[in-house]
Amino acid sequence: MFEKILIANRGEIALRVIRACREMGIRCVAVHSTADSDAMHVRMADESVCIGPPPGTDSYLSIPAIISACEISGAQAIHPGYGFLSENARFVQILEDHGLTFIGPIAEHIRIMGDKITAKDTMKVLGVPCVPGSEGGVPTLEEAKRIGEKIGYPVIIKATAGGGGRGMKVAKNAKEMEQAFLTARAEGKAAFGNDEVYIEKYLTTPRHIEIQVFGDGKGKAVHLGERDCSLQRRHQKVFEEAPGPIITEEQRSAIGKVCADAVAKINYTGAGTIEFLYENGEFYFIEMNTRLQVEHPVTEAIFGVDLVREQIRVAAGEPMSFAQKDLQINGHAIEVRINAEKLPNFAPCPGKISAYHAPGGLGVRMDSALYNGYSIPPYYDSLIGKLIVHGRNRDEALARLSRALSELIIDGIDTTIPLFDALLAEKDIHSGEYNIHWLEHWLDQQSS
Ligand code: MV4
Repeated sequence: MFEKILIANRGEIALRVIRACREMGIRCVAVHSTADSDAMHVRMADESVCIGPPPGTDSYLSIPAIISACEISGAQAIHPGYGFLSENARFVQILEDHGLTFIGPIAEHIRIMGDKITAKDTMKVLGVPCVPGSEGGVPTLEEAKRIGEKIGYPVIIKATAGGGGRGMKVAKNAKEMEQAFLTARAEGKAAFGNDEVYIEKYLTTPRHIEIQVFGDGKGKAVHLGERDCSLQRRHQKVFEEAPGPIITEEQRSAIGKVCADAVAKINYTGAGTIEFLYENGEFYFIEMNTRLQVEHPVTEAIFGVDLVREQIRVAAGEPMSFAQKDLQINGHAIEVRINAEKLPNFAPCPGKISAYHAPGGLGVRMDSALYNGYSIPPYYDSLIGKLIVHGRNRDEALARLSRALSELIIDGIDTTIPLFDALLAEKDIHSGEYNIHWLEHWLDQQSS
């Protein structure tokens, strides 16, 4: 096992990794920008290294700075958290070439899944159900129109280098194809330096269901069920739950087995998430994320596993501590993302925390790097906390969420907390009847 791990991240996810390391008897090295000298992850680590000025590109995203910090501290492995360098194949390739261990998949798997056309081709060959559409890239408008006629409108044109909603355009009919195709290409070129696009049938009212998978890198893999992350605003998740409110045990084990078998076949290492759109009882693959996700705690809650501990174990060449038969769902979990943002426009709202009190009690987990008197710097993501509740069933989890929110105090800045009180008053949230468009429609109604 590793003796020392460097955590190439900040905020709540850095604390999450430090906590796993502590329990495993591994020392941890925090890295931080000059804006984060007083951050909780620096205080909680065994040692810390300053890696640069405030902007992420000059610190948490700087490959030379992170590798230097590794050399200086003598860390043997790097946990990337999520965001920043977590899905940077070039970074992982450099680590592989220099004998440092990346706690995550190999560079090749990150590369494959980072190109959405290659990801989809790979998944299709591995037997994962995909959205009907073009075979590979679509180089010309003529070809795009031919595919539109063949699969039928509406269609969606997606940049292969995109993902998370960037570089996507919908064409409702043949007339809209030219504009949508050219715009998607231009956006792909401008944002990613890659103008290759592909086309899919546009699903009008799906849910976003993602399957958590985990591989040992040696051909064994399991799934840990699904999360329903349909409640999003501008492609940012707001509320996530596991299990999905409308997924049956039969569907779960069937799609779970397909996903576990697929990643086992490629000797995938560590945590991964296979994203699907779910409509009329069918799953359609869209993307795979090769990192630990923000919302992993809801899966941890219902399965009673520590996913970060397992990531570290398999990165060190040890076996996973569970097999598929050991993984049973217990109850229901919900996460809400608390952002330093001012409603109703979700404008970033950094500043000084004048009072902080985290909720507690049975089935409550608060993952946050906040403390009394902390100043949230303006340079990074606005996520400042995740409240995760676990109950014996969905109704109990919802009641517990309401109770935990009533205990939570974050003063001095605006946060998204009032949004969750409002959501908990909605019958569709209680019945679980929502899709990927529900939240945006609801927010539009609230403001008019
Ligand atoms: C789609 C789609 C409908 N049909 N693909 C958005 C982000 C990226 N991960 C994929 N996205 C979508 N792909 C087809 N063929 C609708 C979306 C989509 C969406 C997906 C998940 C969660 C929220 C969303 C909001 C708008 C659009």
